[in-house]
Amino acid sequence: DQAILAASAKHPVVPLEKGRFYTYGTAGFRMKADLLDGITFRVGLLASLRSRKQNSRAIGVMVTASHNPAADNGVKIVDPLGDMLEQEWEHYATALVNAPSDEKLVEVYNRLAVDLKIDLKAPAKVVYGRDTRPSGHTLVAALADALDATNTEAVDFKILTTPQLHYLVRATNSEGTPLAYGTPSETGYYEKLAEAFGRAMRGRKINGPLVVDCANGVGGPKLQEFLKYIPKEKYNLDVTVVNDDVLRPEILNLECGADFVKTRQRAPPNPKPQPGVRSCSLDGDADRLIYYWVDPDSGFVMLDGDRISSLAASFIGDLVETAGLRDELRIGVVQTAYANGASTTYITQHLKLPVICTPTGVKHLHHVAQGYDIGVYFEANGHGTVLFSPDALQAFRKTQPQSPAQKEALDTLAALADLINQTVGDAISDMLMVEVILAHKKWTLRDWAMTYTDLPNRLVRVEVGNKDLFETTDAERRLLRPEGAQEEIDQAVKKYKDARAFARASGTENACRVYAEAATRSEANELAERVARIIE
Ligand code: NG1
Ligand code: ZN
Repeated sequence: DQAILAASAKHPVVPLEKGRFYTYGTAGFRMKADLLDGITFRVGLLASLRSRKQNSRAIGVMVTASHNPAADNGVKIVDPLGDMLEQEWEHYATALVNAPSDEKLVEVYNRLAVDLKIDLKAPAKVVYGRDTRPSGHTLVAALADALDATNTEAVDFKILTTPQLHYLVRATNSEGTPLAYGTPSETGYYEKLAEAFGRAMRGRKINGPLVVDCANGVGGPKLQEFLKYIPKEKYNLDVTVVNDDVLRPEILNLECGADFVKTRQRAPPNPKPQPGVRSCSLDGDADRLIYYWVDPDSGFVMLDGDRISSLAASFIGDLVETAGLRDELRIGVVQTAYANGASTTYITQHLKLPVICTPTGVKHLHHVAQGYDIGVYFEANGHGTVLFSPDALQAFRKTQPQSPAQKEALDTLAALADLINQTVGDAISDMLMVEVILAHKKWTLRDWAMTYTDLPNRLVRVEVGNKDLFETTDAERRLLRPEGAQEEIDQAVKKYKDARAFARASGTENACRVYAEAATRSEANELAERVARIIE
């Protein structure tokens, strides 16, 4: 207790106005970096408790604010298998962070240990990393103080992408077991991806150069590093990395990156887009990916998370068929309400695969995807992955092929399962997956875009007095509260053809979001404005 008290005194939490609390949201704690020192310290306390509760397995802590501006930062916890912190524990994080004094903090900490039957003398281990934000340096020092005060073994992996940290947590915990996920080092991550990429390509060549915009974030140096592990000529891999300046923090996510491209629906202005060149953007911590090109005739064309999802589902679905496993393995595609309606129709009617809709936030999608042998999940913003169950992995390895085609399908599936990050959405790994699929299909980005036509849509952010008044149901597609609002939205939607709209409170910002789709761009805009006025 004394050690925690003394260390905590060095990392005070900035009090909020009366009646307001810090909450562990969809992205952990995220806010202006200067508010985060004490919060990060307390997250360290929780991570040590979590490790002790989880039989001393390693827990991860990542310091990042993803696509947010440079002045922000954030901190979140990663569970032993590399997935997000169990939901119940988010409340404990909130309780620790909002304790009003150092003494109360120790009280909450000890009460949690008693209530959760945690042996505070058991060993504990936490592995951590941060993105390139300058504030990350002092925040991990606060974290290290908490690990020190609680006698927790700490492994500092320094600067990483978010998905690399998730990989390292799982690799650390599975080392030396039959389920070993990979060598628990940054090099181990690159080696695993490069080897699986080679196996998945199976002698194919990539169809044209690719420009990768790294949002001036951690993805830049990490992608450069990864490329050293790939024999480029062998695959015709011609990647130009742009917006990879991490030495000028103020330009992080500024007019570039996956979030800019998705929300502004245009290419980053710098470097000047070259017509026809295949391009993609990562976000600031390299867990989101959006593809696009500027067409000399039709202008900017974007291939977002829904496109990546349907591309993966179509390719993997075909492989499973050729591998003779269609009756054995259940494939499911998980989306949120923000998925374009045309993608949902394409997946259900053309690919004949089930689509499940969950609330926003990857933890929800990940959880549902785990219920399938092959669970494909992506948010429209480009964050997602494909999960393979132990049964699926076993089937890829153990099935006796009756033909060369069947053998090829089984081997490609096994390679994809290694290439695709199984812990969380990973822009670098997802990009390699997309390149493998396009190489197999011999598709250009235009071929990919031709699979279906997006319904025109509009997303708006609406300032509201109190976003907590907005309560939703049906995977956030309908409002329960404020009373009467949903009826008004229904009336508005009825006025348009092929229309759909919903409103919900953001989990990461103090605002509501309205999404609308309709047959034409002007109708989608009009409907979004109408719904915005209803909830304002
Ligand atoms: P909120 O702020 O709850 O809408 C946003 C994104 C999510 C997810 C989280 C976490 C949209 C519409 N929402 O959530 O998809 O990525 O941030 O980063 O893109
Ligand atoms: Zn991110």
